Amino acid sequence: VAPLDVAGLAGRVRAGDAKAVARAMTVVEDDAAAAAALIALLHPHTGRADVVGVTGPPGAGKSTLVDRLTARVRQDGKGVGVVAVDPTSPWSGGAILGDRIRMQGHATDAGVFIRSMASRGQLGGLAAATGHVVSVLDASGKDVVFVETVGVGQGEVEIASAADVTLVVLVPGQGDEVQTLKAGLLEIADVFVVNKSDRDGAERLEAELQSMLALVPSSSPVPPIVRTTATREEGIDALWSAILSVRERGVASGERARRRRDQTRRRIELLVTDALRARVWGALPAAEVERVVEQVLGRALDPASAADAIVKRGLA
Ligand SMILES: Nc1nc2c(ncn2[C@@H]2O[C@H](COP(=O)(O)OP(=O)(O)OP(=O)(O)O)[C@@H](O)[C@H]2O)c(=O)[nH]1
Ligand SMILES: [Mg+2]
Repeated sequence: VAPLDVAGLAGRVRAGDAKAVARAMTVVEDDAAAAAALIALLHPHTGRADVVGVTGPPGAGKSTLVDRLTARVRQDGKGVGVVAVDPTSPWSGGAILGDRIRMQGHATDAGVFIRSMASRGQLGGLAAATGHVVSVLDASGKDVVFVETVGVGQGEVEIASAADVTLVVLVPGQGDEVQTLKAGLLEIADVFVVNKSDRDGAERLEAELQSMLALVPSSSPVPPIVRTTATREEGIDALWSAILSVRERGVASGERARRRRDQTRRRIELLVTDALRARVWGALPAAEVERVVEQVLGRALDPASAADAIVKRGLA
């Protein structure tokens, strides 16, 4: 295999070459050292794209909405990137992910780039890789980047909320809306989407959301609620308008800049954590881990001292 020409690849990514973008994404997912070199070259050319996070319960219609929003953004002639993060699936790029993305309508549009990512281990690693993938799309000149992830846990929610505008998608008639919101989704929503409004209960869900939002003591603006029926393309214009007005408000108030600062700090933290983890565990052969486990089991060593010794050795 020829050595990777990182500078050449970065140049082609910046020129918007779709093949180079795909290659760059494989690099940032698979090869930490090459990823660092590539991102170093691309980073000065990022920060232009608007990143829109989309999260919510499984099957809420997130991918269908992203598909319709993509069509809407394309009407304005803007380029779109889509990253579908699937932390639950150990398979990358397979039929399941393909099905989850539902973006086939844009497959032949050069102005749209779609990437699915699955976790192969640590969620932390996935979050860091998602940040890189967004940077690649940003540097390639995409104007809007959608990041979809199922809002089932803290890590997933965090990935979707590392955005300029975060959509929380809910559907009527699930009975667990309030539960879902308790799982951290209330705090991160800039816009609530009540999708599947063709079903019974959309009005009630909206009313419930409104009364819930009224209870939240907050200095920040109350998130708008937009009703959609993604499959019938209803409410998509209103949703895009809501996204744009939240964006404008964020730019004007300084919220966008503040958030980007927080996200940058978080991104660095994630990379530090990943680097330390790789270094510490990389220094320790699996057989030796088992030996330490035996020692702790046999009470010759305690767990904290074992961890301390492993860390010291990894950093030596
Ligand atoms: N009735 C109705 N069905 C919808 C609507 N939006 C999406 N669906 C359907 O709901 C199902 C799930 O849609 P997806 O877009 O894959 O949902 P998702 O939230 O991306 O799903 P995961 O990524 O698997 O969590 C599909 O069968 C869609 O056709 C809607 O507005 N009304
Ligand atoms: Mg989906």
